[in-house]
Amino acid sequence: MRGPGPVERRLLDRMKRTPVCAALIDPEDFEADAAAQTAERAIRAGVGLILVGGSTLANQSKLDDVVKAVKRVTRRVTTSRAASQRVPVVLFPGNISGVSRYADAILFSSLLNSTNPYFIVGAQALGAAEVYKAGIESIPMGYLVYGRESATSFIGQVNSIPTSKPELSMLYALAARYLGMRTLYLEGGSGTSEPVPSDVIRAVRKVYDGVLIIGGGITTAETAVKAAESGADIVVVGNMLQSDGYERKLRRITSALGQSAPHK
Ligand code: 1GP
Repeated sequence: MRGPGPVERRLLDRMKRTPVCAALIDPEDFEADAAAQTAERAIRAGVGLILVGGSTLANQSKLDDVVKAVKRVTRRVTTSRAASQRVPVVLFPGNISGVSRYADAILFSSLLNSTNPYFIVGAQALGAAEVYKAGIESIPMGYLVYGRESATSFIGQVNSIPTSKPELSMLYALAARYLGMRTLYLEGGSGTSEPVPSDVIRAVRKVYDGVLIIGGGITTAETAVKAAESGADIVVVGNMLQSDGYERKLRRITSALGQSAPHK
Protein backbone atom coordinates (compact mmCIF):
# COMPACT_ATOMS: atom_id res chain seq x y z
CA MET A 1 0.00 0.00 0.00
CA ARG A 2 1.43 3.35 -1.04
CA GLY A 3 1.68 6.39 1.20
CA PRO A 4 0.81 9.94 0.12
CA GLY A 5 1.59 10.80 -3.50
CA PRO A 6 2.98 14.11 -4.77
CA VAL A 7 -0.32 16.04 -4.79
CA GLU A 8 -1.22 14.95 -1.27
CA ARG A 9 2.28 15.78 -0.04
CA ARG A 10 2.06 19.20 -1.67
CA LEU A 11 -1.23 19.84 0.14
CA LEU A 12 0.21 18.60 3.44
CA ASP A 13 3.13 21.00 3.02
CA ARG A 14 0.78 23.85 2.23
CA MET A 15 -1.30 23.06 5.32
CA LYS A 16 1.72 23.44 7.55
CA ARG A 17 1.49 27.20 6.95
CA THR A 18 -2.24 27.84 7.35
CA PRO A 19 -5.58 26.11 6.74
CA VAL A 20 -6.40 25.98 3.02
CA CYS A 21 -9.44 27.26 1.17
CA ALA A 22 -10.64 24.98 -1.64
CA ALA A 23 -12.97 26.03 -4.46
CA LEU A 24 -15.45 23.37 -5.57
CA ILE A 25 -16.55 23.48 -9.20
CA ASP A 26 -19.54 21.31 -10.07
CA PRO A 27 -19.57 20.59 -13.83
CA GLU A 28 -23.37 20.48 -13.61
CA ASP A 29 -23.31 24.21 -12.89
CA PHE A 30 -20.56 25.41 -15.23
CA GLU A 31 -19.66 25.14 -18.91
CA ALA A 32 -15.92 24.62 -19.41
CA ASP A 33 -15.17 28.29 -20.20
CA ALA A 34 -17.08 29.55 -17.19
CA ALA A 35 -15.41 26.92 -14.99
CA ALA A 36 -11.99 28.08 -16.20
CA GLN A 37 -12.84 31.72 -15.54
CA THR A 38 -14.13 30.92 -12.05
CA ALA A 39 -11.07 28.79 -11.26
CA GLU A 40 -8.75 31.59 -12.39
CA ARG A 41 -10.54 34.14 -10.22
CA ALA A 42 -10.55 31.73 -7.29
CA ILE A 43 -6.80 31.08 -7.60
CA ARG A 44 -6.10 34.82 -7.85
CA ALA A 45 -8.26 35.25 -4.74
CA GLY A 46 -6.00 32.83 -2.88
CA VAL A 47 -7.52 29.35 -2.97
CA GLY A 48 -4.99 26.53 -2.63
CA LEU A 49 -7.00 23.69 -4.16
CA ILE A 50 -9.57 23.25 -6.90
CA LEU A 51 -12.05 20.41 -6.45
CA VAL A 52 -14.14 19.27 -9.40
CA GLY A 53 -17.23 17.11 -8.92
CA GLY A 54 -20.80 16.90 -7.72
CA SER A 55 -23.44 14.45 -6.62
CA THR A 56 -25.65 14.54 -9.74
CA LEU A 57 -22.94 14.52 -12.42
CA ALA A 58 -23.73 12.00 -15.18
CA ASN A 59 -21.85 13.37 -18.19
CA GLN A 60 -18.24 12.23 -18.09
CA SER A 61 -17.17 14.07 -21.24
CA LYS A 62 -18.42 17.30 -19.68
CA LEU A 63 -16.30 16.50 -16.63
CA ASP A 64 -13.26 15.96 -18.88
CA ASP A 65 -13.88 19.30 -20.64
CA VAL A 66 -14.17 21.15 -17.34
CA VAL A 67 -11.07 19.50 -15.84
CA LYS A 68 -9.01 20.22 -18.97
CA ALA A 69 -10.11 23.86 -19.02
CA VAL A 70 -9.34 24.30 -15.32
CA LYS A 71 -5.95 22.60 -15.71
CA ARG A 72 -5.04 25.02 -18.50
CA VAL A 73 -5.79 27.86 -16.09
CA THR A 74 -3.66 26.43 -13.30
CA ARG A 75 -0.74 26.10 -15.73
CA ARG A 76 -1.18 29.64 -17.01
CA VAL A 77 -1.85 31.39 -13.70
CA THR A 78 1.17 29.77 -12.12
CA THR A 79 3.40 29.83 -15.19
CA SER A 80 6.38 31.35 -13.41
CA ARG A 81 6.37 28.64 -10.75
CA ALA A 82 7.44 25.03 -10.89
CA ALA A 83 4.76 22.43 -11.66
CA SER A 84 4.97 21.35 -8.04
CA GLN A 85 3.76 24.80 -7.00
CA ARG A 86 0.61 24.79 -9.13
CA VAL A 87 -2.76 24.73 -7.47
CA PRO A 88 -3.84 21.07 -7.78
CA VAL A 89 -7.04 20.09 -9.55
CA VAL A 90 -8.54 17.19 -7.63
CA LEU A 91 -11.67 15.14 -8.38
CA PHE A 92 -14.43 15.00 -5.80
CA PRO A 93 -16.60 12.24 -7.28
CA GLY A 94 -20.20 11.53 -6.32
CA ASN A 95 -20.38 8.38 -8.41
CA ILE A 96 -18.50 6.32 -11.03
CA SER A 97 -19.00 9.13 -13.56
CA GLY A 98 -16.70 11.36 -11.49
CA VAL A 99 -13.36 10.06 -12.85
CA SER A 100 -11.30 12.07 -15.33
CA ARG A 101 -7.79 11.17 -16.41
CA TYR A 102 -6.95 14.86 -16.84
CA ALA A 103 -7.07 15.63 -13.11
CA ASP A 104 -4.05 15.71 -10.80
CA ALA A 105 -5.61 13.39 -8.23
CA ILE A 106 -8.89 11.98 -6.96
CA LEU A 107 -10.40 12.01 -3.49
CA PHE A 108 -11.19 8.30 -3.52
CA SER A 109 -14.08 8.44 -1.11
CA SER A 110 -16.35 6.14 0.75
CA LEU A 111 -19.64 7.57 2.01
CA LEU A 112 -19.27 6.01 5.43
CA ASN A 113 -22.75 6.84 6.74
CA SER A 114 -24.69 5.70 3.70
CA THR A 115 -27.28 2.98 4.24
CA ASN A 116 -26.52 1.58 0.79
CA PRO A 117 -23.32 -0.47 0.34
CA TYR A 118 -23.12 0.85 -3.23
CA PHE A 119 -21.97 4.24 -1.89
CA ILE A 120 -19.63 2.71 0.70
CA VAL A 121 -17.74 0.32 -1.57
CA GLY A 122 -19.79 -0.63 -4.68
CA ALA A 123 -19.23 2.49 -6.77
CA GLN A 124 -15.59 2.48 -5.63
CA ALA A 125 -15.08 -1.04 -6.99
CA LEU A 126 -16.78 -0.14 -10.28
CA GLY A 127 -14.80 3.09 -10.65
CA ALA A 128 -11.45 1.71 -9.50
CA ALA A 129 -10.43 0.33 -12.91
CA GLU A 130 -10.88 3.78 -14.46
CA VAL A 131 -8.68 5.35 -11.78
CA TYR A 132 -6.09 2.62 -12.31
CA LYS A 133 -6.08 3.05 -16.10
CA ALA A 134 -5.93 6.83 -15.79
CA GLY A 135 -2.94 6.47 -13.48
CA ILE A 136 -4.02 9.42 -11.38
CA GLU A 137 -3.06 9.79 -7.75
CA SER A 138 -5.65 8.48 -5.32
CA ILE A 139 -6.19 10.09 -1.93
CA PRO A 140 -8.20 7.79 0.36
CA MET A 141 -11.05 9.65 2.00
CA GLY A 142 -13.91 8.98 4.39
CA TYR A 143 -16.99 11.07 3.62
CA LEU A 144 -19.60 11.85 6.29
CA VAL A 145 -22.77 13.66 5.30
CA TYR A 146 -24.95 15.58 7.77
CA GLY A 147 -28.55 16.73 7.38
CA ARG A 148 -31.31 15.38 5.19
CA GLU A 149 -31.94 18.23 2.81
CA SER A 150 -29.00 18.11 0.40
CA ALA A 151 -28.82 16.28 -2.93
CA THR A 152 -25.80 14.40 -1.59
CA SER A 153 -27.76 13.20 1.43
CA PHE A 154 -30.72 12.09 -0.71
CA ILE A 155 -28.74 10.43 -3.50
CA GLY A 156 -26.25 8.85 -1.10
CA GLN A 157 -29.09 7.39 1.03
CA VAL A 158 -27.47 8.81 4.09
CA ASN A 159 -28.21 7.87 7.67
CA SER A 160 -27.67 11.41 8.90
CA ILE A 161 -25.54 11.63 12.03
CA PRO A 162 -27.24 13.75 14.72
CA THR A 163 -25.09 16.85 15.27
CA SER A 164 -26.44 17.02 18.84
CA LYS A 165 -24.35 13.92 19.56
CA PRO A 166 -20.75 14.70 18.55
CA GLU A 167 -19.60 11.40 20.05
CA LEU A 168 -21.27 9.59 17.13
CA SER A 169 -19.16 11.60 14.66
CA MET A 170 -16.12 10.68 16.74
CA LEU A 171 -16.86 6.99 16.25
CA TYR A 172 -16.99 7.38 12.47
CA ALA A 173 -13.80 9.46 12.55
CA LEU A 174 -12.04 6.73 14.51
CA ALA A 175 -13.29 4.14 12.04
CA ALA A 176 -11.92 6.23 9.15
CA ARG A 177 -8.60 6.53 10.96
CA TYR A 178 -8.30 2.82 11.67
CA LEU A 179 -9.32 2.01 8.11
CA GLY A 180 -6.33 4.06 6.95
CA MET A 181 -8.28 6.92 5.38
CA ARG A 182 -5.83 9.78 5.35
CA THR A 183 -8.54 12.34 4.66
CA LEU A 184 -11.97 12.86 6.19
CA TYR A 185 -14.62 15.20 4.76
CA LEU A 186 -17.47 16.40 6.97
CA GLU A 187 -20.22 17.52 4.60
CA GLY A 188 -22.98 19.85 5.75
CA GLY A 189 -24.65 19.69 2.32
CA SER A 190 -24.22 22.10 -0.54
CA GLY A 191 -26.07 25.35 0.01
CA THR A 192 -27.08 24.54 3.56
CA SER A 193 -27.75 27.29 6.05
CA GLU A 194 -26.40 25.02 8.77
CA PRO A 195 -22.71 24.26 8.31
CA VAL A 196 -21.25 21.37 10.33
CA PRO A 197 -21.26 22.70 13.93
CA SER A 198 -18.00 23.59 15.69
CA ASP A 199 -18.47 21.07 18.50
CA VAL A 200 -18.77 18.25 15.94
CA ILE A 201 -15.59 19.40 14.15
CA ARG A 202 -13.76 19.71 17.48
CA ALA A 203 -14.86 16.24 18.59
CA VAL A 204 -13.65 14.71 15.33
CA ARG A 205 -10.36 16.64 15.44
CA LYS A 206 -9.65 15.16 18.88
CA VAL A 207 -9.47 11.61 17.53
CA TYR A 208 -8.65 12.06 13.86
CA ASP A 209 -5.12 13.04 12.88
CA GLY A 210 -5.49 12.99 9.08
CA VAL A 211 -6.51 15.84 6.81
CA LEU A 212 -9.88 17.18 7.91
CA ILE A 213 -12.03 18.82 5.23
CA ILE A 214 -15.17 20.81 6.05
CA GLY A 215 -17.73 21.93 3.48
CA GLY A 216 -21.33 22.92 3.04
CA GLY A 217 -22.72 26.38 3.71
CA ILE A 218 -19.35 28.16 4.11
CA THR A 219 -19.95 31.59 2.63
CA THR A 220 -18.24 34.05 4.95
CA ALA A 221 -14.85 34.59 6.54
CA GLU A 222 -16.48 34.06 9.94
CA THR A 223 -17.87 30.60 9.12
CA ALA A 224 -14.59 29.61 7.43
CA VAL A 225 -12.48 30.71 10.40
CA LYS A 226 -14.87 29.03 12.83
CA ALA A 227 -14.41 25.74 10.94
CA ALA A 228 -10.63 26.21 10.81
CA GLU A 229 -10.35 27.10 14.49
CA SER A 230 -12.42 24.03 15.36
CA GLY A 231 -10.03 21.78 13.45
CA ALA A 232 -10.46 22.02 9.66
CA ASP A 233 -7.34 21.76 7.52
CA ILE A 234 -9.29 22.50 4.35
CA VAL A 235 -12.45 24.59 4.07
CA VAL A 236 -14.49 24.09 0.89
CA VAL A 237 -16.50 26.81 -0.83
CA GLY A 238 -18.89 25.75 -3.61
CA ASN A 239 -22.22 27.48 -4.16
CA MET A 240 -20.87 30.89 -3.26
CA LEU A 241 -18.78 30.85 -6.46
CA GLN A 242 -22.00 31.45 -8.37
CA SER A 243 -23.08 34.50 -6.35
CA ASP A 244 -22.56 38.17 -7.19
CA GLY A 245 -19.33 39.60 -5.86
CA TYR A 246 -17.94 36.18 -4.93
CA GLU A 247 -14.34 37.23 -5.57
CA ARG A 248 -14.47 39.82 -2.82
CA LYS A 249 -16.05 37.33 -0.40
CA LEU A 250 -13.51 34.68 -1.36
CA ARG A 251 -10.61 37.06 -0.76
CA ARG A 252 -11.98 37.77 2.70
CA ILE A 253 -12.16 34.06 3.41
CA THR A 254 -8.64 33.27 2.14
CA SER A 255 -7.10 36.20 3.94
CA ALA A 256 -8.85 35.29 7.21
CA LEU A 257 -7.71 31.67 6.85
CA GLY A 258 -4.22 32.99 6.10
CA GLN A 259 -4.16 34.37 9.62
CA SER A 260 -5.38 31.17 11.27
CA ALA A 261 -3.09 28.67 12.89
CA PRO A 262 -2.46 25.41 11.04
CA HIS A 263 -3.33 22.00 12.53
CA LYS A 264 -0.70 20.06 10.61
C1 1GP B 1 -20.61 20.58 -1.21
O1 1GP B 1 -19.31 20.94 0.73
C2 1GP B 1 -19.49 21.33 -0.58
O2 1GP B 1 -20.22 19.27 -1.45
C3 1GP B 1 -19.64 22.81 -0.73
O3 1GP B 1 -20.85 23.29 -0.17
O4 1GP B 1 -21.84 24.58 -2.05
O5 1GP B 1 -22.53 25.01 0.33
O6 1GP B 1 -20.29 25.70 -0.48
P1 1GP B 1 -21.40 24.73 -0.60
